[in-house]
Amino acid sequence: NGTTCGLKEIMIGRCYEYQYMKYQLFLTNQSNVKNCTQLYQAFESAVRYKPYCNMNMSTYEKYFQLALSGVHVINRAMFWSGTYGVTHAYSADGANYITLEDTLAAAMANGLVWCGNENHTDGFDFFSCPNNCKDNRWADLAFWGLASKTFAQLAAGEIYVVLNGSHANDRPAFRNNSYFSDFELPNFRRTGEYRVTKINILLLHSPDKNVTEKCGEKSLVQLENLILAQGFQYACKDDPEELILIMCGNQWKARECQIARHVLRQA
Ligand code: NFD
Repeated sequence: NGTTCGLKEIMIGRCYEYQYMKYQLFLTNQSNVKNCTQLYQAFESAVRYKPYCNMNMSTYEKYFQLALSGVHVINRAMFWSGTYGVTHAYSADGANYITLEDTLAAAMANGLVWCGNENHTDGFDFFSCPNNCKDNRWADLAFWGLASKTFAQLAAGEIYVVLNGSHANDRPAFRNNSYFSDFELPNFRRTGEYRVTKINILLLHSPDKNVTEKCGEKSLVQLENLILAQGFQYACKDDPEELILIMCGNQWKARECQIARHVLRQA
């Protein structure tokens, strides 16, 4: 498991790009611009020289507090499980919806691999990260678990969850132990001005793959019950058209996409 060379430069560079170019319109305003060096320092001091398997869910607390303070995502927060690619094509870097990866805290670290090492002169392990602490599951979840929890707490109003209803091998669309079920669903706000009101499930079926679950079936029933028990409204839609068109953009030859092609020609 190789680590990312240039971690520091990438994170600070991404922070500048995020705040001064890409996301200026969406999630930052002039009264809320963060100091990128300070933000990186908060990240680094949490992990550098620390033994990897000693990490836990509060290791990166200061970093997330600093990066996400003052942010609320109202009626536009989007979560995903098993649908990374299509969800991000649809959210369009925050133009349509806002995913965790469209927030500053996660954008700085998305896709990077790192870990601390107490013995290395630099305090980071640049060769390999365990990613599998037998005695401490929290070590592996320290960053993305807290990222997911923090983002869920910022989501308000109606939220969207894109799930995959054509998994093979009996893997359900909504599964226990996913980040979505362990760190996001339990942390949506139920009270106050910024509470979540409604959870909209968008259930996708990949063109040319078997449909293994639809709204109202199997794990979607379990999810509906959990959502209603928390006091949120629930809606579930199979294959929203705008998402079918995005999927068909990459799978033009699939049977389902020929139908879309037909309809588009007629219009
Ligand atoms: P999963 P989940 N590209 O699909 N989150 O519910 C990249 F880069 O089983 C975000 O467990 O759903 N990573 C991150 C991918 C990490 C891809 C954890 C892909 N094509 C949790 N596909 C993150 N940004 O890294 C899968 N993964 C990785 C939050 C993914 O990084 C999001 O707000 C994760 O480690 C989202 O609502 C693992 O596969 C939910 O949790 C499990 O993805 C997704 O976690």
